[in-house]
Amino acid sequence: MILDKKIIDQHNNQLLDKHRRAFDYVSADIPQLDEMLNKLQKFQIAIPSWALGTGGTRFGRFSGAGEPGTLEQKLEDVGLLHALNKSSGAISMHIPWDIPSDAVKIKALASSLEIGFDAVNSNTFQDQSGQEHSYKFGSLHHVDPSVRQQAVDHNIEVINYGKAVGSKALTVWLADGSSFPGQLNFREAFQNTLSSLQEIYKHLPEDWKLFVEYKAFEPHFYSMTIGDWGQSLLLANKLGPKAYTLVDLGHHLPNANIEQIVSLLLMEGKLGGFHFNDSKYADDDLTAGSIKPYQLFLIFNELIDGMDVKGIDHASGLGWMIDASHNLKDPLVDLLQSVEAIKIAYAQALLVDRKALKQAQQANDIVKAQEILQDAFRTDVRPLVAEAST
Ligand SMILES: [Mn+2]
Repeated sequence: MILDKKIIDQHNNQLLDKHRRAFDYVSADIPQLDEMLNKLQKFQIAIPSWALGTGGTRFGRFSGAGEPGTLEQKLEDVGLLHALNKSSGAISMHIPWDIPSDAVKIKALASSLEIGFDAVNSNTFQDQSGQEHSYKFGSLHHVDPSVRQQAVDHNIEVINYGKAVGSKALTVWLADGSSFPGQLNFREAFQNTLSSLQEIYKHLPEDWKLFVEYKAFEPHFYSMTIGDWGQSLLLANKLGPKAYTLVDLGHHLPNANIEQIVSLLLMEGKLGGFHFNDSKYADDDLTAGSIKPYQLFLIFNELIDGMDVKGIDHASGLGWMIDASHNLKDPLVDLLQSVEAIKIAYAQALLVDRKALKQAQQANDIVKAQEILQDAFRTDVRPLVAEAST
């Protein structure tokens, strides 16, 4: 769906006075306001092609009206989001669900909507029709080399689709694991995964990144072959400089300290990208910031700290993507809410007085440290995000 820009402008104009008042109030106390607005403006979050339709649970799926059917329609939906929030300027494509059969046409449509192509995602977690070998017992970690080869070939095909549209990264998430003790030899499963990823890595263009995503459990309930950030980091380190760990917020065991994980991954130069969502229990794939907004802020606090220490550009240094599923709300509205929540957390984290925090830490002044963080978190930064979205 494409909305006439005039309609958006008319709507914005009606709210302009209210926005001005709120913006003046919050911005009065912000040093280097222009720099902050500039960072906010540049910060883009990619929309996954699979999130534009209604998802489902394993019990059912309730379709909504106007769901996009083709990749072109999905691009137009991302174009609508980007026209509204100026913050969703990229799409992350899933292969084979969204194959760009005419790459030239797809690229032209995307550029007319001011959209780029973020990481491409492979899929070896389900069997496609006509596929020779089944992934029932895994893909890159499989005991049978011919299954591994089929999965490697698929990933190389995904890289080629990505190259055709101008993507610069491949995200690999594996459903490989075991549901019963004794089912797998852990070391062999890991070694098989490593050699399969090494084959894929060989086909990665020079200026590409390989994102290795991990997940604690599900679809398997005893072990996942890439189950946590340690296993992902081991693989990324063994693969080489183009391989990185990708953190999906929903892929941890309950109460994991994700902010500490991202801090250390950044320190090691191995944090590649992010999948945003929120959860109460596990991989719930809910709207970002809908359940644990303080955690999201603390994560951004570590991200900014770690990126600044290394001189990493906030907007382009890492891959920022949403990975959510929409079962109750309209996906487009839900995605707008997610992007806004992410930008709010980012803006709040930009407000943290890092010099004062460092001093408080050096002095073991816990009270002060908490005040500094919560002062930033409790600031209503919505007018700043809105100002940067025009
Ligand atoms: Mn993910």
